[in-house]
Amino acid sequence: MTITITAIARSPDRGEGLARDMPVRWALEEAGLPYAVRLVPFAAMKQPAHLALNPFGQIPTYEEGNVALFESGAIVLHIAQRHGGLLPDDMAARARAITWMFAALTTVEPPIFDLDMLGHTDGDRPWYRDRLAILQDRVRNRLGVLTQRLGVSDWLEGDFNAGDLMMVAALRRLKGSGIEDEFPVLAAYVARGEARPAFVRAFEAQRAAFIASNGANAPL
Ligand code: GTB
Repeated sequence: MTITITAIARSPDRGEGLARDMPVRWALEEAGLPYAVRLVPFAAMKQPAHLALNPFGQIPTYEEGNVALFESGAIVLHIAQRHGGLLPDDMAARARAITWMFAALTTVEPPIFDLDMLGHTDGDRPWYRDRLAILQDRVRNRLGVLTQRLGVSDWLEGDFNAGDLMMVAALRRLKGSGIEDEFPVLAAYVARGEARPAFVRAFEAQRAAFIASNGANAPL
């Protein structure tokens, strides 16, 4: 059964692998599953054909036979549950790995997202600097806990699993914030994730898709 996912035709990250199709591509590569990608322009995301796949009009989506999914975390979990290599077999360890997926999406990424957005939306506001300091401290708090948790381990729970995949994807959004340099343990963790052959294949595929549809220097 062919797997088809969607990604943005003109991704604002310019092919840096920060859009939400990246964790899905990475999971598919880790699982060794071939997949097709349909690039969707922003306007088409709000049309009935795409809204039938994702009612919020967003990417990524996932289609395989009669399975149609949205939400990157749900898609990665679906892939991980059906194919080897992304979740431990042991029930308790599997539950812990899934817990880290949720931690990445609901505890670690939201403050990183808020910090990232602040500069884009409110950089000219009089309260910008005060708000920036608050959001940076929230992010540092989460990164401090993660640093302690990782300690000298390579991954969060034994072998690399879908929890690490979602966590590394979330932490990658710190690039350019300057904060990642304060947490060398996490910088090394992200680098380990990015060095995985499956990550490299996924990254190159999304980068190639961006260049094919925009050109390497296309204005956005
Ligand atoms: N919770 C959903 C999921 O995880 O799947 C969120 C999906 C989402 O935000 N999708 C974005 C989208 O479709 C694209 S990735 N937006 C269109 C819309 O909402 O109308 C968002 C994205 C782009 C660029 C960066 N970046 O440069 O860091 C990060 C995230």
